[in-house]
Amino acid sequence: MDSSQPFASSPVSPTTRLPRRSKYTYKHLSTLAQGAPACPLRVIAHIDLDAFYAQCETVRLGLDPTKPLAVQQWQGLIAINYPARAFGLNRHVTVAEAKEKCPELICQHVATWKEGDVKWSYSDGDEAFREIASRKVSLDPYRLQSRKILATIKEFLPADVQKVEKASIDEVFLDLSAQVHGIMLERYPDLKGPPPYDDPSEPLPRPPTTALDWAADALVDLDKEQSEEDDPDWDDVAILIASEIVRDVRREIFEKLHFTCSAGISKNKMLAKLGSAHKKPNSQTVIRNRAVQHFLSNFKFTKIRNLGGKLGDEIVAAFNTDTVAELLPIPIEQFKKTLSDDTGSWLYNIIRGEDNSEVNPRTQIKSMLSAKSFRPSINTLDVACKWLRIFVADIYSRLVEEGVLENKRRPKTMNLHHRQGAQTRSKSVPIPMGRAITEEGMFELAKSLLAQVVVDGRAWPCANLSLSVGGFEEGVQGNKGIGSFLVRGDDAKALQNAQPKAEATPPPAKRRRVDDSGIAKFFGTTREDSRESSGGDFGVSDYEKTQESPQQADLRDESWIDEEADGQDVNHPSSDADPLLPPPSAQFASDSPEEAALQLALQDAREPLDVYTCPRCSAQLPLVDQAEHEDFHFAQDLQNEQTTPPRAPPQTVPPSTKPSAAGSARGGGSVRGRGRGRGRPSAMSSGPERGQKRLHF
Ligand code: DCP
Ligand code: CA
Repeated sequence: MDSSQPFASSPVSPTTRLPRRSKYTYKHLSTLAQGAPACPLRVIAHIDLDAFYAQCETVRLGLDPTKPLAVQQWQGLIAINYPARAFGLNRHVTVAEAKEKCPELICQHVATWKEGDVKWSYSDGDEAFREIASRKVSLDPYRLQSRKILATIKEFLPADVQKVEKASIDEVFLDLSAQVHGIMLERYPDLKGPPPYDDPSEPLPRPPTTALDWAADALVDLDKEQSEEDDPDWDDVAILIASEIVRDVRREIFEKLHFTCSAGISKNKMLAKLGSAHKKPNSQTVIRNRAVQHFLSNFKFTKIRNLGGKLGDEIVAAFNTDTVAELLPIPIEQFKKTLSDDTGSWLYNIIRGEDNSEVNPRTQIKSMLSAKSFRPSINTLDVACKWLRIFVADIYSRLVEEGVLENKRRPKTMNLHHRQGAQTRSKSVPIPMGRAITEEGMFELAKSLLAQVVVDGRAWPCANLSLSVGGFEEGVQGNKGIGSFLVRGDDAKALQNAQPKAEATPPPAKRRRVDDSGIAKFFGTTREDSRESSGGDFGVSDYEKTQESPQQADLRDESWIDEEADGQDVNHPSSDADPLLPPPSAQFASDSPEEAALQLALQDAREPLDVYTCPRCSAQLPLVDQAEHEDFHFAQDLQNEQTTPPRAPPQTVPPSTKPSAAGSARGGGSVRGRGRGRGRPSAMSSGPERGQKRLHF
């Protein structure tokens, strides 16, 4: 870092000047050292990688960064580099349109896992799209680069004073206050002295310089009543030092990893984030305290962090404006009345550029998710297990990177979400403590969860499956000491607990974590809430970005959000039900067993069915339901196998069992409603061996 400029050139030292008073006190200076959120000298930076996925591909392929490149996912574009943006390309154009607009565009498809593969790989975009049903997107290559960038930043900043928060796959916040404080004392040793009369509320002397060198920074214009002729105060000096640090960090990232990024530097996270998007690519924007009002008043408030979604819409509707400038004259009381006390005060402050939220260096991964939407839906346990295998491989490799093998952290639970039409079901199981987590062990647990879904019936066709692990714990000693004696008991308990749990649990929606501003109630958990137009500030939270059109989302296996963040999922609107299938509740028109039996009989009369007699339970059912019935037994066997002590044979009525004369709503209703497990070999032997064998792929 260049600590000589710009102050060394100043001919005046604080002691030789007539005493001039700063707006800031010795107390403020000492709170800067502690990085106190309320300190008026606080300095925060936000760094955001330019066209991140596109840069990852350019760097990986060793391409010339001035050539237009876009990252393709199926037939859409998810990242477009700046040379390609010059051709008017954005995320809304299709690959075909993009190539028309920019014939030399390099389109690189994201890496995918292919059904049955043990590792993701890159392939041609057309091939990937042709095989969309058997492939799933992998964001591993981008996560890897993200980790390297984060590590570079952490290595570069002094370990003892750094505060780095990973905000998403390509964004970080830095609280530079403590480091800036140290540099200020070095450059201005007079600041080290005790305050006059030992009174910390005494003002500091003014900085000994009248002009600051902002190098190549984009400097936001000052507020109307401020002038560049006014001498800088310590907040300007602090922010200038922070901007030097950020420039050095960006240079380091470029020199080491060849990535460019943009940054915003200001007094808080909200302003820093707006700043990093202000001038892209490869630039940094400084918003001095004296420029905040000017900077913000030009903004639509819907661009501000946390105001991009439902809350923003409500405010627009309530006050009939979307500009900060028009909200400013509104008294706080009116905000409180319209929006609740907490939200009203929060809004009042935020449009004035006040945001005390802290940079949180401990943003650890809370959960990991791997998901796939099936178009067309899948119909067999075989196929579902192949996907589970991929999900497990995907999650396991991330667990390894998270230090699970070294017992640094480990997840406590595994969850499986299953969607059929509009209905989503979730199952969860504790991950047995006391022994190391292995890929095989995870696969077994995942299968046990799937087995529960199958046992419940109506597992097929399945439109979406996702597997996640969560509840991470720090420093768990998996197989040490007394724990190892308890393995069996704990494992047994865990597996016992693997019995079906509450069905009513909705799928984990994209949870938005917000600061403690009492506005959480506005951040709903439905997909609906996260639909915003893309581009510009994503304004949702520090942790995830959730904008994408439903159409885009439907083409995604796993959302583009950094799905290591908490609670993410590929959620689907209920309208997403397979249009070719009736909703499950309508599959059999009648609720009454008698009516169901009657309908079955009528149908039987119209169209004689081949009957299958199960060699294991002697149930008779239509041949078309044989596969599902076998899956049911397989699932139950699996469950029994994994449950210690062994349990009595299951009492549950297998799905698709032909209803008795009295009829059963469940059995009777489901027979006709299914019949989609076709195309499977009919001469299968019974028992778990069959299923187990089929699981080898
Ligand atoms: N992303 C995605 N789908 C979206 C938005 C983003 O897959 N709808 C992915 C691709 C991006 C990455 O997330 O490269 C980071 O998102 P950004 O919004 O930061 O966009 P970029 O980094 O691509 O561009 P910018 O230079 O505007 O930050
Ligand atoms: Ca970015």
